[in-house]
Order: sequence, then structure tokens, then C-alpha cells
Amino acid sequence: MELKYPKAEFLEPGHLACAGCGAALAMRLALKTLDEKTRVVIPASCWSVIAGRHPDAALKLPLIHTPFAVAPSMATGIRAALDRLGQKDVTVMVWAGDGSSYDIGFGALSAAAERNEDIVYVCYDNEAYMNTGIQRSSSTPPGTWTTTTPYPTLKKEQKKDLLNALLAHGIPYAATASPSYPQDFLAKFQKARSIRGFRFILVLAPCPTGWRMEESKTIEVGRLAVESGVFPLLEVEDGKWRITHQPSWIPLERYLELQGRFSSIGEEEKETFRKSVQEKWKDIAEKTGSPLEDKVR
Ligand SMILES: Cc1ncc(C[n+]2csc(CCOP(=O)(O)OP(=O)(O)O)c2C)c(N)n1
Ligand SMILES: [Mg+2]
Repeated sequence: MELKYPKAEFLEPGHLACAGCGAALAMRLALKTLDEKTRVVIPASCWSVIAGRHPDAALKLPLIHTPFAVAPSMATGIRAALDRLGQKDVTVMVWAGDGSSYDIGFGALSAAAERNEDIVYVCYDNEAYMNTGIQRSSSTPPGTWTTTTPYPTLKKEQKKDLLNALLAHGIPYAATASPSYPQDFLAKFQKARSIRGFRFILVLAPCPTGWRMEESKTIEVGRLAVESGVFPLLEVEDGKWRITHQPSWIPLERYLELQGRFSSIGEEEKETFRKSVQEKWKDIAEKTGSPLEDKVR
């Protein structure tokens, strides 16, 4: 079923993101669904800059900036205050980068998930610390150039599996989403809005600056990530896994070749990358019961 694309806008055009920023587009879509009854918590990240400062902030909603490691704790406190005021219909949303979600704020994130706090936690994943100049995070995939994994070393380690790490806390709702698939994106935020307890959404947010790609390619690269199987579109409700979009299994190279951050990737690293995507789909096949063979090309 086609969802109506809400007209409401909560992100002003004069925001401070780079051209083609996937994270700005993602926020715009998320707020279209969550609407004005949302309070936003943002730890140190590109989004601390994108939002702009009061009184010229680009976000038309109440927003609080926090240090890296405490956004989920801050959201917990805001939730408690809203509950005390009887404002149960207001959504508290953490909007955090991969640096704070996978690394620096992981402790507070895990603690809030374990307590099943009634908040929506969104990690917009651009796969590096972009705001401070493209440093690798534990979300950066193998074979990636960053300023801390320069050629010829590149990133050697796997991308951390944050989705499964969060699911290990027994949270009621988790999903992955891409702004390249707006209908799927809106449906997941709508679902998240209707559920109580800890909701986790992992958004792949292409970053032209850090991924070394053309600014006009954000949507296309996001699609290639999904169609190659690199970024599966999933939903996990009360432990039940669902694939929300079947990839067309285009070759991995078509995703890699549009991005300068992979321009020095060697055959060995490409194989490590491919294997990590294959492992991911093996896991998904087990969880969904879908008869997925080795489709990753
Ligand atoms: C404790 C601490 N260490 C380092 C910084 C500097 N810092 C600010 S934003 C940022 C990068 C954040 O990366 P990520 O969470 O992935 O968000 P992105 O910038 O990619 O949007 C860093 C390292 C900080 N603010 N606080
Ligand atoms: Mg980042």
C-alpha cells in the first residue's frame, strides 16, 4: 500500500548540511512521519552543525544538543519529565551518528535499551566520524579509505553488527531504513511511532564528502547499497524478522565503484567485504526462514 507522503516540513531549507547529505534527507523524512509532537536529542555529530543555532535553527522542533556519550540518558530524562506532565503522546527521538551509537555512546545506548526506555533511537550511519574529518568508526566497512585508515592500510576490521547487538537486549522494535526508499522509510517510522518501549532504527546515510562521491549520487548510491545486499531493509518486531524489500542482487562492484573511499580497495579486501555481506544474509535467512541461497554477487 502506498503511504501518503506528508506535506508537513520540520526541516527548514536553510540548514547547514553539505550538498547531497543523506542524513539531512533522512531527518526530513523521519519528522514528516513523527510530526510536531517530537522532541529531538542530538549528540555531537554533523547534525550538531546541520541544525544550526538558536534562534536560526533549521529544525522547527524542540531540540537539545548533548555530549557524545549521554544522548540516550538525556532522552530517558526528557521522557520521564513528559510522562510526569501527562504528555504521553509526545515522541522523544535520539538522532545520533555512528560514532556515538557504535562507539562512544554505546554504553548509554545499551543501558537505555536494556531498561526498555520509551524512546525512538535513530542511528544515521554514514560509516565514519564525518564532522571531525572522516575518521574510521567501528561502523566503517572493510577496505574503506578514511583519514585514519589511509592508503595502503585501509580499514581491515568488519563493520560492527549494531542491529543484532541491540536486538540482544530484547527490544520490541528494530528496523533498518534508507532515504532512497521513502515509502519503506515512512512506514517504519510510522510503525515505530505507534509502539511503546525502546525502538531502534538504523538509517544508512550516504555522505558525499566522506564517501568521496558526487553530490548528485546520494539516492543512487543508497539504492545500490540495498540492491547489492550491502544494506538489507529489515524490520524486527517482537523478535520476528521481516525483509521489507528484496534486493535485485546487483554486483557489489556497482556499489563500490561510485565511491572514492573504495577506490584503492584491493581484491583481498573486496573479498572480506563480500564475505561480510554474505554472512549477514546467511544470518537473515536463518532468522526469516526465507530460502535465500548465496545471492550476494
Ligand atoms: C568525547 C568527545 N570526543 C570527541 C568529540 C569530537 N567530535 C565531535 S563530532 C565528532 C564526530 C561524530 O561522528 P558521528 O557520530 O559518526 O557523526 P557524524 O559526524 O558522522 O555525523 C567528533 C569526534 C566530542 N565532541 N566529544
Ligand atoms: Mg558518522
